[in-house]
Amino acid sequence: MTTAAATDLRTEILELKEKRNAVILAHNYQIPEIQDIADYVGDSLGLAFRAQETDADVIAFCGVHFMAETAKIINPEKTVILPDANAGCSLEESCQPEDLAAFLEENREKNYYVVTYINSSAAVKALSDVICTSGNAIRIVEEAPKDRPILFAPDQNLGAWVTQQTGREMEYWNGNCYLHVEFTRESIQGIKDQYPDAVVVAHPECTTAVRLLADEVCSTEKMVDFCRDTPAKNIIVVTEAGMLHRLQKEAPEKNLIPGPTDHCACADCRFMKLNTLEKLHSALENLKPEVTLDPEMREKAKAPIMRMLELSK
Ligand code: CIZ
Ligand code: SF4
Repeated sequence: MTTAAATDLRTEILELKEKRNAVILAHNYQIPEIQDIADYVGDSLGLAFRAQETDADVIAFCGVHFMAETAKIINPEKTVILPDANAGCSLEESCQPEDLAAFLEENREKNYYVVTYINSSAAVKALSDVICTSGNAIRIVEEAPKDRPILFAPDQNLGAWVTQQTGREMEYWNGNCYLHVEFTRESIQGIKDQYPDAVVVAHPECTTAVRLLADEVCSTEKMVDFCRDTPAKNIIVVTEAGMLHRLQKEAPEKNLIPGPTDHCACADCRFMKLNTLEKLHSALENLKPEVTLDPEMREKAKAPIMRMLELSK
C-alpha cells in the first residue's frame, strides 16, 4: 500500500467511525496501524472495562473473537463488529463447552468452583463461576471460596503460575496458547546470552521453564509499568510481538527486544494478525461481521464476567 493510499484508508475509517458513532477498541497484540487508529489500546481486562463504559452505538473490536463476544455480553444493545470473523484463539479451541459440561457433570460431587480465563467462548463462560484475565487472575483466585476445589480453565500455564503465586492448589484444564508455548528455555536463554545485561519480562501463558528465566511475569498491561519503571535499558519481551509497538510508545527510551520462539525471531499470533485496516474499514462500512449471541446463553455468561469486573475494581 502506498503512503497516500494508507492515509486515505485511515481518513475513511475515521469518517466511518463518526458516521456510525463507533468506538474502536484494539488489543495490545494488534498490528501497529490498527493500534494507532484505535480510541483505546489495552489488554482484555482494560478493553472489557472500556466496552462497559462506552456510549457509542457500535463497538469495532480489533482483537480476537472471544474479546468481541465479551463486549457483546456486557453490551447486548450495541452492535459489536470485528474485522475478521475467523480471528479465533487456540485457548478457546482447547476448551469446548460440551467437554467442560461433561467433565463437570461427571465430577458433580466435587462441586468445583470454575475459574475461567477470558480466552474462552461465551458458552464456556456460561458454565463458569467467575472469569479472570492474566491481569487479575491472582486476585480472582485469592477471592475464590476456600471450601471448594477450583477448576482452572483453559490455560494450564497461567493456572500453574497462579498456583505458584497464591499457593492455592487447583486442577487445570489441558489447554494452552499455541504461540506462547513456542517460546522455549533454549530460545530465551539464547537471546539472554546475546544481551547479558537485559532484563526479561514474560507473559504467564509461557511454560514454567520459560517463566523461570524471567525477571518479571505479568499481563501485557502490567508490562507497560514494568518497562517504564525498570532501570534496565535492554528489555527482552516474551509475548506476542504486537506488544512491542505499544511498549515502545509508552517507554520510548527503552531498547525492546522481541523474545524469539524455537523457530522465529519474533512471535506473531496468527489469529490476532488476521485483522487489517482494510477489514476494519469494511466492517465499519457494512456493520459486519457482527457478533450475535443467544440471549439465554448471553445472560448466563454475563454473571461470571460481572463478578470479575466487580472484583477487579
Ligand atoms: O488478557 C489479555 O489481554 C491477553 C490475551 C494478554 C494479556 O496478558 O494482556
Ligand atoms: Fe489466543 Fe495465544 Fe493468540 Fe492470545 S496469542 S489470541 S492466547 S492464540
